Amino acid sequence: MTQSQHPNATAVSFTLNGVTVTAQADESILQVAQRQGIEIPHLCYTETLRADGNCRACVVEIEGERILAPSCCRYPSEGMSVTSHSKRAMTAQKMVLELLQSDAPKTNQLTPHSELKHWCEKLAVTECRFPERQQPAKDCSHPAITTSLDACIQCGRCLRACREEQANDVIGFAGRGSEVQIIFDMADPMGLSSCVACGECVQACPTGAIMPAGDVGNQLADKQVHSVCPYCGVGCQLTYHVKDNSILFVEGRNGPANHNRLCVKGRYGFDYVTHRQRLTKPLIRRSDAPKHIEMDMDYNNPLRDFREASWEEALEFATKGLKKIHKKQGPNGLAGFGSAKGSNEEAYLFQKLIRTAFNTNNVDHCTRLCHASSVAALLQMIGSGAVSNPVADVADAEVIVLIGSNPTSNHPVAATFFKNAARDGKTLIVMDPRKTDIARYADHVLQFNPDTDVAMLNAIMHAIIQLDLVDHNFIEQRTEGYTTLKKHLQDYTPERMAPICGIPAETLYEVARIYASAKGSMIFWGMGVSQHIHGTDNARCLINLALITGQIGRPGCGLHPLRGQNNVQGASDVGLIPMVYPDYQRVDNAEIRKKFEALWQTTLDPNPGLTVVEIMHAIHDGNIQGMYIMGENPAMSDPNLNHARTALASLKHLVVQDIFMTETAHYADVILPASAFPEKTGTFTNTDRRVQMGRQAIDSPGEARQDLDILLAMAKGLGLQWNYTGPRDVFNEMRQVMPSIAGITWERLEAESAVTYPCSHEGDSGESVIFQEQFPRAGGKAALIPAAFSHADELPDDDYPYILITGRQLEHWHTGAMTRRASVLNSLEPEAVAMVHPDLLEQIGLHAGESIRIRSRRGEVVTGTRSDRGLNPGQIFLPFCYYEAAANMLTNDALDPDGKIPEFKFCAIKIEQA
Ligand SMILES: Nc1nc2c(c(=O)[nH]1)N[C@H]1C(S)=C(S)[C@@H](COP(=O)(O)OP(=O)(O)OC[C@H]3O[C@@H](n4cnc5c(=O)[nH]c(N)nc54)[C@H](O)[C@@H]3O)O[C@H]1N2
Ligand SMILES: Nc1nc2c(c(=O)[nH]1)N[C@H]1C(S)=C(S)[C@@H](COP(=O)(O)OP(=O)(O)OC[C@H]3O[C@@H](n4cnc5c(=O)[nH]c(N)nc54)[C@H](O)[C@@H]3O)O[C@H]1N2
Ligand SMILES: [Mo]
Repeated sequence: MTQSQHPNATAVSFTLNGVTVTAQADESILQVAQRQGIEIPHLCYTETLRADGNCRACVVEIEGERILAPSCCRYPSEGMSVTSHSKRAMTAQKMVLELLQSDAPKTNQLTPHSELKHWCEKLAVTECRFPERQQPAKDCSHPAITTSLDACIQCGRCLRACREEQANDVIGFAGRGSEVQIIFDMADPMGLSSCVACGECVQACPTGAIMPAGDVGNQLADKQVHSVCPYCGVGCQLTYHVKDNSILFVEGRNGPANHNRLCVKGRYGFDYVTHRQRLTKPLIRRSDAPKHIEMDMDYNNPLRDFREASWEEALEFATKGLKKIHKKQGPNGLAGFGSAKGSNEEAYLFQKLIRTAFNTNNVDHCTRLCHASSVAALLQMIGSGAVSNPVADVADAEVIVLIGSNPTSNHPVAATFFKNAARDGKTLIVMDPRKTDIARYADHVLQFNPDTDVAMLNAIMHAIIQLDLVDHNFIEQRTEGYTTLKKHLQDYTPERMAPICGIPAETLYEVARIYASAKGSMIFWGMGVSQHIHGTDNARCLINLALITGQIGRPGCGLHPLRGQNNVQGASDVGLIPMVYPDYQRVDNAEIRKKFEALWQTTLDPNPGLTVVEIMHAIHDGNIQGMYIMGENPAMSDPNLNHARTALASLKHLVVQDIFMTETAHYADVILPASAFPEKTGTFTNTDRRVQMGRQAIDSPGEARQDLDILLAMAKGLGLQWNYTGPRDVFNEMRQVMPSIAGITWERLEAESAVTYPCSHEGDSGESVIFQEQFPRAGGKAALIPAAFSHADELPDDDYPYILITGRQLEHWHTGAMTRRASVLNSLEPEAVAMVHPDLLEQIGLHAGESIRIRSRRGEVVTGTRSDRGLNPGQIFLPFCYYEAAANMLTNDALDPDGKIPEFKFCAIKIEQA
């Protein structure tokens, strides 16, 4: 290979079409030409993928060289003379296009976006002198993606997207010469292949050979709106292609968290927004309608129990009912659940409304069910509940530990970066009782016993101390409490913990050595860690581990609790939490309270409020009688649903603000039809602490109103004097009380794709890696807090011999409110299903697919089954998105004492054929 076939490490100067130009480091000839505005046709090259140089449409002539060179993967050398427009180069370029065009479908051009068509037109390639080959038939077996390989030019962009970007390895090449063809798995129909429908291949395809199903690819959008994904906390940036107030399709944008990538939900999960069951008019409960959910054909027919009302009447009814309870019961007779699906501005106003109109701190949201325990441990030990390093830092890490997290399903785009890192030689260690997909990419898989995190992690720390792999300097300078921790860990020898956690002592020693001695080790964790009655202790162990080894405070290491909802980080930051105001400022600190009283011109409740599950208990006790719930579905997402639903049913007054007739809305007295994500503008904070702008792309249906407008109207009805004219005003107020975002301006968010906090002064770049010098605690040091091993609240016994683990699936979102109404997602996973080990299925005489009855001490469900060898035979995994088999009928509402998070990840069950 000559030097010019390698990227240049520094800038070089050369002539391009007679003009002297400079190529920056790493720039190919094609990239320089593009920068100079010189058009060279190219098909197999696209910015986001590795250049492959296979289509030869981009060939250029290099002085002194016999053969034309593909400019996409050729790098200029000093003094080189390159011509892209010479007769010889252009003849070759046109010939390539003509050959490719000869195979392209003639009558039905597949897509107006075809890059082949574009370049043929540009270079005036009109006739085709070559015979057509026999063409493969269309494959319509997948609900989201159609392949019409007659338009395929074998450029391999889909293959690189599938294999190298998303690391899904579904697409390959088969055949030789003119028979060469793209295939899925072993030439399976796409719909039957292992494709996870991320659609990266569709986005990469230059000709429409792989297209969105239906005819959307043939339609031209009237506008493109840059926004963010409404699903998970990764915060992928995307573009809505909109025509006639409806979203045609979605494409990934080059955001810092996704680099153009999306997953199946972000790309194909948007049509819930136009589902026929969208709420379009305010509804008031009929006086004779009982408060219950009936699972029958009328499910979701609101008009059986409700009547339509005008906005005026509905708002009056909503606020009057709340005011009545306030008067009779006092402030603490009321409570509110806000939303982590809405914007920062909505969440801020929601907590402000509850605190200033209801005068109570009884305001919480799904963070309580999610990372509340992680946040409790983080705040206690390092003084800040957010992540220390962004996901993207895996590129700088040597070791990546993933514990209690199933990212290919739940943070799929982050998972692509984990998989890329593993491919690039980083050590991936996966710890989970269930062997999930990401385990295939791992160097070490610790499939340990559920509920034994503390035992396993303490043993790993014991080993680190025993092998003297602790970071003595870091411990000395930046932490306190090491002596106590060290003493506490003495008993947790790997040998003694091995039978408890089920991982051999040698493995624990090895993992200890790898984690502690790497230049940079990062820990990512999910709900498997947090959703236990000892979730805070689980998280404490992870924090101890990072601290004693000094694996925090630099790029490529640190602690990252992967945030779940698209705005759970933001909703927590702006104070949708009962103990804190915005920016985690304690409500029981008199000085802080005074500051907020001055700003909000009111008197505030000095006592921390109740949390989600505590609120359900307080309703049962008759203490709370009225609630305002916006964008949450506790009648599905809370533990022990029989208890939670009877609580909701016994409320005297329940106001629900949602986009669908959810299970929770069935218990409402009044329902306010709100705006879905693409129907409004606001800011959202992702798992990396990046604030990003979501922009309105379409209008809401019928009389549905924007959430912010509804909040303003509710505030007015409750007697508050608010003068916000839109989200920008709210954001500006937030900046005044939140030092973390004080330096971020609305204008900057509009102009830049994302700004990371802490960003305290205008113009600050924003810190993606924190704790570099000190921890935000008094004295600046982190506290090491020992955690003792303890068991789940309810262990299996003779009556209930199996363990139930609940969680998620790729295609569905939580309670299914959105995704079961998204056509592609629902057709990919249409029915309730439990994952069961094949041996256990056999033991109860079932074949996979048949129905099972699962009972716990609190309820029962009947669901379909799927065989899953990733589980142990004593455990069943049940997603909680199916209303007809609601997992939370079974779960235990026992709480972690610090985080107040319920034990979603562990309860005892029995099973039988249904
Ligand atoms: N497709 C999809 N994606 C989502 C969501 C969704 O509903 N659907 N929800 C979003 C939200 S809000 C969240 S919080 C995240 C959650 O994302 P994850 O944390 O990945 O979610 P889960 O599937 O609940 O559980 C993760 C893992 O915990 C493991 N686990 C079970 N018991 C234990 C244990 O005792 N110890 C340990 N260490 N692990 C255990 C399970 O086997 C499972 O693999 O996902 C977000 N992304
Ligand atoms: N068994 C079990 N239960 C769990 C968990 C588990 O692992 N196992 N995980 C827990 C976790 S981590 C979480 S985060 C919770 C999630 O629990 P929830 O937050 O209750 O679940 P979602 O289904 O996301 O509810 C969001 C609601 O907002 C509505 N919505 C969507 N967009 C908008 C909007 O723009 N405006 C308005 N007004 N409404 C909107 C949707 O229709 C839906 O009703 O579930 C918890 N429950
Ligand atoms: Mo969550």
